[in-house]
Amino acid sequence: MLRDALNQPLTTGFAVHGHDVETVWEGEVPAVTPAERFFVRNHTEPPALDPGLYRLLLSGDGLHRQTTWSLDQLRDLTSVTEELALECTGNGRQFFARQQGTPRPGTPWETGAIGVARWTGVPLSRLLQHAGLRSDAVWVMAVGLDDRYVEDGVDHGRVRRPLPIGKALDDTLVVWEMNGEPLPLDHGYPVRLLVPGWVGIASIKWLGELRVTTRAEESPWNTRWYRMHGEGWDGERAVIDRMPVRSLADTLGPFRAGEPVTLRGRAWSGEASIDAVEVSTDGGRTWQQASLTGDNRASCWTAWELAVGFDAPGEHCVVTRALDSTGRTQPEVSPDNDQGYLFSAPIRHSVVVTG
Ligand SMILES: Nc1nc2c(c(=O)[nH]1)N[C@H]1C(S)=C(S)[C@@H](COP(=O)(O)O)O[C@H]1N2
Ligand SMILES: [Mo]
Repeated sequence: MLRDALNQPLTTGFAVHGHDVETVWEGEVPAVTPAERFFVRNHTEPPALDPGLYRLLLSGDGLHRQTTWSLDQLRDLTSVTEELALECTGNGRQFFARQQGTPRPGTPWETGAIGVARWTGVPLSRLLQHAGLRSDAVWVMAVGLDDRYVEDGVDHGRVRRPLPIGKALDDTLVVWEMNGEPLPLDHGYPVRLLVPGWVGIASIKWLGELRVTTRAEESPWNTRWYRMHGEGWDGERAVIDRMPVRSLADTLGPFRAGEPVTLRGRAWSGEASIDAVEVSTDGGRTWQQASLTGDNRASCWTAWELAVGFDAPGEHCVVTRALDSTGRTQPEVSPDNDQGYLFSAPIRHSVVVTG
C-alpha cells in the first residue's frame, strides 16, 4: 500500500481495499495521473530491491543466448516515452452488484483502478532481438520479484503471466520511469513490463525474468485468475487479454435546475482510440453526441464534454456509452463471470439537481 514520508498509509484521494488502493477523483480528472494518485494493485508487499544489484534475466529455449541487464545498462539504451493507460482487469467490479444484481468476489473496485502515465523504457522487442530471438519462440513468461503468492495454504509461486510473442514484439515496453521519475516502489521499482491496452496483470512489476519458450506456457495468472470462468466460458472465449471499451462522467454536480451545465468525462479502450461518446441525461431514453476534447490515442483515455441542462430539480440518471476505433461498443449488460472481470456496461451515475 502507498505510504507517505512518515510511512503512514496514504488514504487521501484513495479508497483502500487491503493491499490495494483505488483512485477517487472529485470532478475533472487530469489527462496524466500523478504517480502519487495512481491506483495500486499488489498481490503481497512490494519487494525492496537494491538498484545496484538488480538484474533482468532473459532466458529460455526461445532465445539463442541467455542475457542479463543491469539497471544502468538498460538506462544507457535509447529510450522511448509513451502515454498509456494501465487498468486492472477487475476495474468496475462493484457494478456487477450495483447494476446487475450479481455481486462478485475480489477487490471491490468502483471505477478508479485505472490511470494514465508517461512511461519511459525500451520496446521489449529490442531486448528479445539482442538475445537472439528464435523464429519458433511463441511465449514470453514475465516473472515478478515480489514474494511468492500463497493463498489458503497453497503456494502459487511468483506472480507471473505468459505473454504471446506477437504482443511481446508488437508494442510491449520494459519501463523504469513513470511521469519522468524512477518508478515508485508500489509501481514496480526498478523495472516493470507495460503491455499497452491489455489487462493490468500482464504488466508485471518488479520484473526479474523474461522466459522465452518454444512451447505454450501457463501460470495460475492466466488459468485460475484473469481468465473468464462460469457458465458459457470455455476455450479461446475465456482468454482475457485486451481491455474493453468504457466511458464515464466525472462532473456529477450538484447542478441547478434551468442553468446551463457542461458535463465532462473520459472514455478509453484497449488497443484502440475512441470514435464517439454518447451521453444520456434521462437514464438512457435519449442520447446526445459529446465532443471529444484533447488527445485521443489507442490504449489511453480521451476527454469528452457536452453542454446540457436539467429542467427539474431532483435526482437524474446520467449514462455514457462509447464507440472505439475498432467498432466495439459497450454492451447494455456486462457479460457475467465468476470473478467479476471486465465490467463494460454503461455506468449509471446519479446526479443531484437543486431548485
Ligand atoms: N509482480 C507483480 N506484478 C503485478 C502485480 C503484482 O501483484 N505483482 N499486480 C498486477 C495487477 S493485477 C495490476 S492491475 C497491475 C497494477 O499496477 P499498479 O499497482 O502499478 O497500478 O500490476 C500487475 N503487475
Ligand atoms: Mo489487476
